[in-house]
Amino acid sequence: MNISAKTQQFINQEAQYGAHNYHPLPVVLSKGKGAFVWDVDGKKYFDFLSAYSAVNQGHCHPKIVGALVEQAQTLCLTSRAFYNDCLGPYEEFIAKFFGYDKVLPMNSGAEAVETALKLSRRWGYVRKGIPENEAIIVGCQGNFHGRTISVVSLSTDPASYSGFGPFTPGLIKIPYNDAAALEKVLEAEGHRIAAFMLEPIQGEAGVFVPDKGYLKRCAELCKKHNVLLVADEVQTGIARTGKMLCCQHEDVRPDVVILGKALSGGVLPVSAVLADDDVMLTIKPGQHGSTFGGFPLACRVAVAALSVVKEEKLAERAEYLGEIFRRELSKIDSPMAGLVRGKGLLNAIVITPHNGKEAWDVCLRMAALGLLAKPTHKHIIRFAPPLVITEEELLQAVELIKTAIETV
Ligand code: IF1
Repeated sequence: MNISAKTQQFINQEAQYGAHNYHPLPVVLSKGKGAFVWDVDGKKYFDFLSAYSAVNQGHCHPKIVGALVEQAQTLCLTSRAFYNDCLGPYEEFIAKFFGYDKVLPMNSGAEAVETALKLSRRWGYVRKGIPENEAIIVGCQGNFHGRTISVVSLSTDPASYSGFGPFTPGLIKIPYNDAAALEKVLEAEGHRIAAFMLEPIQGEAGVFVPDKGYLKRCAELCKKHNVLLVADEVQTGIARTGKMLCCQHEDVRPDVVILGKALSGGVLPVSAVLADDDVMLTIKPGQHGSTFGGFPLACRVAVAALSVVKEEKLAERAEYLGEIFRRELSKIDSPMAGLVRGKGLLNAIVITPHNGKEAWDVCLRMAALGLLAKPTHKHIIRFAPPLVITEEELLQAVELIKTAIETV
């Protein structure tokens, strides 16, 4: 890949003054519109990462940016010490949008996950009657829920947790896509288990789609053992997989839903936890919160971002385009092109290393050709374009991916 002097300068600056907690592709972006981004040299790319599915509505969506700008000129932040005239309307909107009694607004995805864990423990004590400090939360191997201490305590990826102990107690990890494992732990420890948390598709694990019926079975088992089913829909939610929530593919209604990323269309960090009164009202004033959670800007942006998803039928688009994408991708005839999997527009291809070239090299080649995507777990490339991409653009993108894999 050719790296211009200008590009190199930005890369060097980050290397010198920024923490080294990332290893990005050598592309420096400066503009975005819809499904495309441009680098500092003016080169245009298909964005097939969408900021890890935060930009489902497309870059700089005019309706979302419009709401942001208008509110920014009026009132940005009040804290929750006072009421504001954006929070109530947003809370009613999102609660009705997803069909839950209440919402608890936060900012990042990891914060919303933390909120769900606290809510689950609290519910476990005051409603289920678990003895104090004995609550257990069950999670899945291979999960990704964020970067805080408690969240990495639940991780099974050494890159996420090693060297960050001591870890939060009260967490059990079971295999993903294994309802029998859930049943076993519920039979053994059910009286102390407050919640079972999972991603309906494991994103970071490599877009791992569980078997049909798994979510439904998990929901039944949780119900039987009076355990909350907590769905982390931070990446899979908001139309990404072809439904507003990924759990809807199996008609599962989790007790707690965690949202982030595309809840703002990638404009601001906005996250949320949804639950019914029986769960949500176990947290009382002063017991949880955040300076920015539910701030006026976020509220206006989130209403606009969710409205766009509905108005532009992005779930239906993702469903339709996803079928085409997986079909076309499966046709790639190369020793490097392996299994294609996913749902809606959250997809991945497994790359078999060949002649010393691996997924990272394919991504560099795709970038050179004008398409951005990133490997996850060395040999898997995730493809998640903004859901506003047109069918014609998607087919052009498939050609680029094909060429990259064939000529890497
Ligand atoms: C990074 C991955 C994706 C998430 C789920 C909660 C969070 C995430 C299901 C936390 C965040 C991230 C964070 C981002 C990379 C990205 C990612 F590759 F690491 F796993 F998308 F697949 N639940 N996902 O996927 O949300 O606190 O980040 O707002 O650079 O760490 P956050």
